[in-house]
Amino acid sequence: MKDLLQQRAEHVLNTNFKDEGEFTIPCENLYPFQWFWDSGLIAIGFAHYDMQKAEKEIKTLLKAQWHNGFIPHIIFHTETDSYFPGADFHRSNLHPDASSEHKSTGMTQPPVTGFVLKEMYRISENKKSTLEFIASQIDNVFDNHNYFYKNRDPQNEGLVYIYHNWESGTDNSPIWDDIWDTMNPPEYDFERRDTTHVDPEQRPSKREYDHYLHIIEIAKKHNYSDEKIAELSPFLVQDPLFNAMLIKSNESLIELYELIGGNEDKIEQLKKWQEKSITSFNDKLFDEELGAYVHYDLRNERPLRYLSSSSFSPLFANIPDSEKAETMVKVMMEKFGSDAQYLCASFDPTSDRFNPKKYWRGPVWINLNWMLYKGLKQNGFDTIAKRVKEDTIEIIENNGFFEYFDSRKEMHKDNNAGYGGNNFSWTAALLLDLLKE
Ligand code: 2M8
Repeated sequence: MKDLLQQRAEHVLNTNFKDEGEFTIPCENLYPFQWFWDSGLIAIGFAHYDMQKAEKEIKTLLKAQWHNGFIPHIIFHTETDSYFPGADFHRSNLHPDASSEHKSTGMTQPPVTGFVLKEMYRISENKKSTLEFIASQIDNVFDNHNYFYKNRDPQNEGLVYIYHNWESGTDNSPIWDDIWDTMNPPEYDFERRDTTHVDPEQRPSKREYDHYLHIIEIAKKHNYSDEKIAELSPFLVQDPLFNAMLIKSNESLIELYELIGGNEDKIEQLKKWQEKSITSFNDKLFDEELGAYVHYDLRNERPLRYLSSSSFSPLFANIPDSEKAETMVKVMMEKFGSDAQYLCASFDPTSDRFNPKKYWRGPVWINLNWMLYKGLKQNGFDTIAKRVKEDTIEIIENNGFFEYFDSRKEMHKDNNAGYGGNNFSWTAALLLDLLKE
């Protein structure tokens, strides 16, 4: 008999899978299309009970890849006006390499696909067939990494930039406040849709959206040219979470190519990227005083010295040595791990900018918890890993399959501390993975 929680998680995923397009929405109404990193994480959940759907999810995503290897952050498979800004705002067709078949945005998201393929292989009960599937897709993922290193690393450091907060995945993190301080966008006139589905208290402000739209307007003015964006975008950041995803995916691609056989040139290239990236990551993004990794603002040439759950994500990609790992985990437990808090708040609970109810400004997110759990385990922090896992299962079991959760334990008394969208796909998918461990 399947455990009830597992059944509920599968139900969320099955309901959000859209047969007509062969992809899964993050959740009904609020996010009605296919999102890049959501899709990858969703495939990990499907892999546990329906490998065909997991494969479809990845295949559909990669079909929308651009000719230059770029993978867009949203693919607008269907027409609906429940989301803003939609396809008509983003106008991906401005870029000469964009897919002519699929409307999308002109920005990307954390490159999870490499390690997702590896996870699918780990989970698979029919390794031969899964490896065949991986062999049919893996070059597209390699091309995506090639796109990043070729176009997103102007100083040739092995660290790629993001040009929009929506590329980070951590959309309104307080870290971006420092960048908004350097900008003064127009007051745009537009109709938000997210706040018709979710309490505005739990979403970014109108003024924040002005900034988000302004960066896209600049990129569109230059037809999403990478060179022009690097030169002109007011937002140009080396993000530790984004780069950790790329590095983890590099590692997985190497392992998968070795399993497949041949491809020596690609393996060699991946190893070169990997070495350079890890060295620069440690040299440039580790903040000795804070004891963890921070973001770097490439536009204004300054580190953004704040702790967030992204600061600890490099554990998952085996980036820190054991000394750094020890320091990071100590800091994480001191700042984020008090008895009053669930692990792991998305932003430093001791900061004035912390807001445990608002989106990426403090709540617990299941995708980051999943990565932290894996990272802690890989690095031998078994007891803390266990706490992250137990906290994650407990908050979902008590509140439901929400998008994010209050990090303060006192707010969970009435099992009413889940926020944002409900029946959220990656919450269900990654819970399934944790339950099957
Ligand atoms: C959130 O972002 C979208 C824009 O991409 C939005 O707020 O409209 C973020 O949490 C992002 O990381 C996530 O991929 C997306 C869909 O779940 O929602």
